[in-house]
Amino acid sequence: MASRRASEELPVIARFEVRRRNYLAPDGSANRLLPAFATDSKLLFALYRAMVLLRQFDRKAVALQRTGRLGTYAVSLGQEAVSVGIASAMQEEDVLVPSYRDNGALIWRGVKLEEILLFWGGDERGNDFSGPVHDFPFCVPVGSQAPHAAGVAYAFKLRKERRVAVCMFGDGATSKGDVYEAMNFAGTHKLPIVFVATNNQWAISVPLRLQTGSETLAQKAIAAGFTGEQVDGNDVVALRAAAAEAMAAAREGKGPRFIEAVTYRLGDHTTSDDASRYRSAEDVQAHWKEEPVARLRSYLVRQKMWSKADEEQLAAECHERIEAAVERYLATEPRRPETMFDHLYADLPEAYVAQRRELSGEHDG
Ligand SMILES: Cc1ncc(C[n+]2csc(CCOP(=O)(O)OP(=O)(O)O)c2C)c(N)n1
Ligand SMILES: [Mg+2]
Repeated sequence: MASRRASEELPVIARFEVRRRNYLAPDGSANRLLPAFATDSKLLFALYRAMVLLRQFDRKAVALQRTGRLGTYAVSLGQEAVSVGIASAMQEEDVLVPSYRDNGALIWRGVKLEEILLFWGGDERGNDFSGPVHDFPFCVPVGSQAPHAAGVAYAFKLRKERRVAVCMFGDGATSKGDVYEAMNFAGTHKLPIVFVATNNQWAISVPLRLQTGSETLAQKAIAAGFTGEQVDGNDVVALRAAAAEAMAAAREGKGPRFIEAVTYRLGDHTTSDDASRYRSAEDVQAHWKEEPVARLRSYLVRQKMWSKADEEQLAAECHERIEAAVERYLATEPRRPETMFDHLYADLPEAYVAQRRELSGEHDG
């Protein structure tokens, strides 16, 4: 009895909350007053075009892979709004630190389509972006980009530069020590960084419920000392608004923010995966009703801003742009195999010198 009374009397010393942001409903109607930028029709068209381009580009990349002309590829199907919405809120001088599935953000930032194809075709020159030269390359190890991003933000702070590091990763990556460590460091030092977790419900075949016991991913930021917000990841307007707010706060020295973008991976994990082996067609079908591209299109059509002719013209433009990039990709002279040893060491260890020589076709005798 006595112990029960004692516990009843324990004071609450902290309470936390997590907010969720959404503007556009799945049918394209507005749930509440849209942010001011949504009155800029040119911007809405740009967001829509970028999402459509990404979807078409993905389709072409998979076709290239299936016909032996690309190594592997990770589609963004169903989660196009995350990449595009987040990148659209960045300033040119900011630094994007992406995962392997953030093509849409890189394309928005100015990375060429043929560079993306080169990378996935196994040619590292694709990772040497001609556009946003300070952005980081694709990161295939899950979550290892998060400490890099914290380092970038730390440098901005030390140099007193008003720039923001934007670190993108998946729901699976939030289980990695790298991500916790980066968040902890960023919170401790109030760094100008925005963490974006694309919660697409899956880490290859591992569903979210086996990934975490946490009700939201957003609340993981609270333990690191900053705000986490959940955003409808199929609503590009909400993503841009959340990202713009977070980046403005970071730029003003208010420290990090965390955005959990809740969406769904409608495609396979990569071209090496067959998702039908671990999830039902009905589950996937249900999520098609919420997908982001149709959602923004419905909004634009409702506003009488977009017609069937506009749609056809856009599809043709994207097709032309993609085909031209594919031609340039296929016409790129492949690198010689021995170049895989380049840039690994300042001085190549003896064991590799012989291997390099063997690959280059030079023999000892
Ligand atoms: C350190 C590390 N461990 C394992 C893998 C294999 N792997 C590649 S993607 C992936 C799942 C990642 O899921 P998530 O973070 O949700 O990103 P998504 O693929 O859904 O975009 C795993 C385990 C890897 N690439 N790196
Ligand atoms: Mg995932």
